[in-house]
Amino acid sequence: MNKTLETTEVRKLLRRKVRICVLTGAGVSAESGIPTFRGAGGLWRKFRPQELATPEAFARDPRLVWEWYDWRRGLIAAARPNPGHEALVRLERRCPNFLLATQNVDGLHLLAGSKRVVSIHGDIWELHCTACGRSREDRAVPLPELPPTCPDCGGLLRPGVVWFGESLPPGAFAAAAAAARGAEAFLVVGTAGAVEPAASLTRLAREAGAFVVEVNLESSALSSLADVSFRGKAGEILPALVP
Ligand code: BJW
Ligand code: ZN
Repeated sequence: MNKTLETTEVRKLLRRKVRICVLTGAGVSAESGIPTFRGAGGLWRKFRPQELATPEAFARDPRLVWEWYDWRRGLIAAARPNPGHEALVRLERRCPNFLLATQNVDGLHLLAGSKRVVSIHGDIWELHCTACGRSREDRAVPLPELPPTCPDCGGLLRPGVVWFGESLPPGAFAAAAAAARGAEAFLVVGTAGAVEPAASLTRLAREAGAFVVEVNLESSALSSLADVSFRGKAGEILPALVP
């Protein structure tokens, strides 16, 4: 099918469907200036995941891990939602049964105005105390001391994100999986599909009969599951699909 026709067909389909689930990854925030993990210019080109995004790395060197998160918090604080985030807000407003599952920890979907969002890999603005277990939002950039400590008990604070080997926030994956299974249309945007269990949401949706639309600069591990793949920037393709 030619691209203009495909765009028109998917635009119509997204208007007709009442149950839509969206999975986003780092690619949706790339045009806001936030680096992705994998691929050219990705964070993992410069830093090894096992040195930064695991509980073992944090236990070994909390200051190093915190320096990385503090730097990323600075980039995110300066970033604004882009036309891709905004298109997903429009999609939610006209869809009675909608869920946006994001792997991103940057909060840009919420800042854009999306409401029905589950952040399956947590939130970079949330700090958890490793000693007393309390959590609080803290948007200070840069943090005044690294590593930060808990104002209640003096314990070591950690970022409220999900590292490799850790469980997803309670209920978050279950909510996303239920929406994926119930979806008539499933949109997968800007993710390499390399991390589980997030990637399996696309498979769940597909197996339950959803029409799967992928938006990505390149082909991904999830492309073979898509009914249609749009190659290009989320900030350009999503506004064309959801004008
Ligand atoms: C654009 C674009 C533009 C660019 N427009 N597109 C089954 C099999 C094998 C392993 C496992 C398994 N199940 C679980 C595991 C282990 C592990 C895992 O998945 N390992 C894999 C590496 C194989 N998973 C876990 O450990 C998870 N926990 C878990 O399963 O708990 C149960 C359990 C407990 C104990 C033991 C075992 C299991 C947790 C995973 C947590 C992932 N955490 C991170 C860091 C979060 C915090 C932080 O931000 O620092 O999450 S890793 C990193 O990857 C981050 C991301 O959310 C995640 C996904 O990345 P994403 O979004 O796909 O980004 P990229 O960069 O990879 O891709 C960007 C894409 O965008 C590319 O495709 C570009 O082309 C595209 N793009 N610009 C459109 N403008
Ligand atoms: Zn504490």
